[in-house]
Amino acid sequence: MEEEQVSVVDWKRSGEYEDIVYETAEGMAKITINRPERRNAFRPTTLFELRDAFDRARDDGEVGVIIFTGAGTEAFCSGGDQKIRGDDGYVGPDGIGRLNVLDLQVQIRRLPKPVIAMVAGYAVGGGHVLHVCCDLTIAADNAQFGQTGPKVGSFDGGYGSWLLAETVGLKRAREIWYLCRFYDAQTAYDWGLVNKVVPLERLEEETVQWARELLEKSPLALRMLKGALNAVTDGAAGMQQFAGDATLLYYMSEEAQEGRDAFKEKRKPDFAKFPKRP
Ligand code: S0N
Repeated sequence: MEEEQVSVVDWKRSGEYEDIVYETAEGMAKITINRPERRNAFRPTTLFELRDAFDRARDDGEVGVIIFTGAGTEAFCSGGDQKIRGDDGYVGPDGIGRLNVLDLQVQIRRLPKPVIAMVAGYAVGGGHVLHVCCDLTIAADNAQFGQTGPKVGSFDGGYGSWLLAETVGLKRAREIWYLCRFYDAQTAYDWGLVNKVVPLERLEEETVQWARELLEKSPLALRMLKGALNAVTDGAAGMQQFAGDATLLYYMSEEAQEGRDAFKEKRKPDFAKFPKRP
């Protein structure tokens, strides 16, 4: 019989979704891929719904941390659904082939709140890349990590390659991709792929504990740190996001507000009163 994940929070479910579950509680949002019969493989519908859910979590001023997980204990996510893979991507009800997991990877990176991957079972293929894109990963002791691309005829040359290399080093990234082996939770921890390994029955308790600690911290400081840590890898796009965060902070200053107020009051702005800091 499949072991159960133990829930330690009174989650409130909302939204009408087919492939995912969206829940909130105590400043946290929990987003769950709900296709356990396919080891939580994603299809275009899953990714459209995940986009909507991550947007909701981003826009909700009550939410400070997002937990991203998979239903059941067998898998976080097994990547793209190979059974609906056509000749030019994953095919949804509209008959169009898509590779829209890439949009989700970018969305998680750009989201200015910490995203914690809560991994039980397999995080493989495109599912492995998703946990790599998250800010933190808490793993159950039954977790298995790996890439399968060269085995099933796919590869991720974006975040799936170079963010992985940044995380575990180039030699290990090459090993993971070229050999398509799976690695247990302890190895993943030893390689710096995950932040903590706990017994399966403590997975949500531990993840929620990390989320609660994050919620005690300054949201703006966390936002700036996420932007800063991503900016190095994300190049111009990362700097664009970081520059936007700097603009947000500037908007919140009296100095910037003086410019706005002067325009509205049809007067010359008085910037002379603001310090010229060293
Ligand atoms: C996960 C594995 C190891 C689990 O093994 P286990 O526990 O023995 O269970 P199974 O019996 O194998 O599976 C149970 C049922 O679930 C189905 N299933 C499992 N994974 C998938 C899947 N990915 N797609 C469809 N169905 C899946 C099984 O078929 C089984 O159902 P039944 O019995 O009814 O057949 C094991 O299942 C496994 O190895 N799975 C495949 C892992 C894999 O290779 N995933 C695909 C990797 N590639 C990608 O993810 C591509 C990413 C990508 O496409 C991409 C890349 C770059 C840029 C963009 C993209 C993009 O997608 O957009």
